Amino acid sequence: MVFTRRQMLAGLAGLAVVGVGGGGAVRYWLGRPGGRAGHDYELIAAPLDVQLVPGHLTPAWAFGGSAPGAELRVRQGDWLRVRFINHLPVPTTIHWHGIRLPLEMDGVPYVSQLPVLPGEYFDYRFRVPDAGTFWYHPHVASTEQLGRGLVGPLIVEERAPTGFAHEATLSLKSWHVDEQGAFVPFSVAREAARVGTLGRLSSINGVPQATIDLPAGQVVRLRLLNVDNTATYRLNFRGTDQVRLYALDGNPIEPRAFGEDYWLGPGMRACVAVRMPPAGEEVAVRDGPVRLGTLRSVATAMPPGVWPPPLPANPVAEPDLARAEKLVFNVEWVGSAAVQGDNGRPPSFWQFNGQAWDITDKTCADRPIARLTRGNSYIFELKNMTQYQHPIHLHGMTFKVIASNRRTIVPYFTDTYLLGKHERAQVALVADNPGTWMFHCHVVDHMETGLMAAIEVA
Ligand SMILES: [Cu+2]
Repeated sequence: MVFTRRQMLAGLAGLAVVGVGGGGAVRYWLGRPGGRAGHDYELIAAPLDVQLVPGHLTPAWAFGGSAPGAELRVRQGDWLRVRFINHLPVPTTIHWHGIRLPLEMDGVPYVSQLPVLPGEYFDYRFRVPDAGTFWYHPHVASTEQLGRGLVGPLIVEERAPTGFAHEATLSLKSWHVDEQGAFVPFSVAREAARVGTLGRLSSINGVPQATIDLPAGQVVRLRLLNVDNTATYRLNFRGTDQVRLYALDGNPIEPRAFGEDYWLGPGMRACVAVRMPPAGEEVAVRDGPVRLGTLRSVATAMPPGVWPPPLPANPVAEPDLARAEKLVFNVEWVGSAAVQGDNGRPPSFWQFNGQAWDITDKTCADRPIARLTRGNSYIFELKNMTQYQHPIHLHGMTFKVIASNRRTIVPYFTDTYLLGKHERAQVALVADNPGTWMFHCHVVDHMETGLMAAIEVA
């Protein structure tokens, strides 16, 4: 891979350096000038002090002046053009989670681009083939960068009206902060070797115990995103049983009743329709028995809403299961024999098929764990040999979950599969996007302590 020269804005200091140190609005816009010139968003990453604990400031890092970051929106089939400007004190990139795009836009350092250094910018430009709820985050020093708040929603709107008149985006994140709002370690070895290092203060859209006002009697599309480093939310709602699931991880499903709990692992998204109760009543958004926030019904003059039809399917290629080649990926725990982080290298606790990824070794991607032939179908057998669950994510392509030895699967397309303890699952795909694609656990400190690999499509 040959990288283009670094891009540095002349006179950067003259640009709107807002978003630094508290609250100013960053200028970004959604324009549609003709051709490919220009950009739709100018997205600045910069330090931002936020108040998570009353009376205390937390030194977060923000995209577009908020943490989680500015919500980016684009229409299915259109180009998304983001001029990303790094005002952080560290190198970074942006990865567009779930978007099927060319490798050079994928945001993986030394695989798809060089890191964007402080003061530099990078123009991300790609067409978005699929409608749904996606998100963006760095792929550099991820435990810290995502932990400090560099996560944001990317909404790809359907080309035609869906029947939803109302929607709300709920980004779920648990912050690694103490009672004074100071950051505590984002990754601790003994936790990274187990469930992952959990945050201590949950939030919706960056607000602990957020209350979100929604119109009474209306059917509202809730876009729930798990942008957390570690936590799997056992999502459920109290206060109404009028809740239906419409899409998972950016891909529509046949709408169904929400049921008891939906386990939303790191990186995963759920599109839920909720009919709001009468004005003055509340719906609790919960993680198991724990309330994360509140949906509050407010009076409206609108007539009661109806349940929209299923969302339109995305144009994802259907794998040919009869001809697919099967590949086995074992998720292994090597904590007992771990390399304990000597010489500045991170400890190694996890691996795929005997190979641990080393985030300090720029050459790991030169040794892909699998080589796929472009256009062929594959079945990945994911075998979790560990007693911890792992949300397994693939860049660049969408796969279809087809089987599990632990649960009944109604086949569906996704970019992240929450592989349960000791579960064996099968996912299938058409290798239709050439490149070297990251394949990793989205518990960020599992990824940073070995549980990542490259898959090559050529
Ligand atoms: Cu994991």
